[in-house]
Amino acid sequence: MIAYVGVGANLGDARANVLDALARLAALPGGALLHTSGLYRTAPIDSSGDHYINAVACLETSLDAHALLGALQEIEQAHGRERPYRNAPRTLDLDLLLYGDEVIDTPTLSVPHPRMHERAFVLVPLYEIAPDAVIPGLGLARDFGPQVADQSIYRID
Ligand code: PH2
Ligand code: MG
Ligand code: MG
Repeated sequence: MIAYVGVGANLGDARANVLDALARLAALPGGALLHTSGLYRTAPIDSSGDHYINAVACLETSLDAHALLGALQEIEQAHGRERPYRNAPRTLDLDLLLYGDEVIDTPTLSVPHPRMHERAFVLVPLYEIAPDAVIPGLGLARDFGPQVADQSIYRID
């Protein structure tokens, strides 16, 4: 299965945390890291604190979606992720954005990520590595670009 994972951080050394997360994604069992976007500096959306560093990764994985979610949460925990309140600043956030073309709606997991089409910090790195990415139920990711054009995002490397 091909899965896309959003990576974000805005606490501590955010750039180092994102790079470490990409390395840990590459090391997940039963799969491979196929593509990673560049790193982007983005303004917080519905969140407080410093700017974020964001990226998107494309994985080939044999894990089912819930097992992959568990693996992502373990990587977050390795970075000491705390959840004092919703959208609090975070050392590392890994979001399962897309899992093939599946639509998953369970109490613990919603795929596609319900707000991904409203967020430049997801869309811009996603269509950097997957220009034809489709959000199931919504259509081409790149078609949502104009609606997020007011959100501040700069590629840093
Ligand atoms: N993540 C959020 C909320 N707001 N803003 C930016 N720029 N980047 C993020 O990764 C982000 C956010 C919730 O996970
Ligand atoms: Mg998130
Ligand atoms: Mg998250």
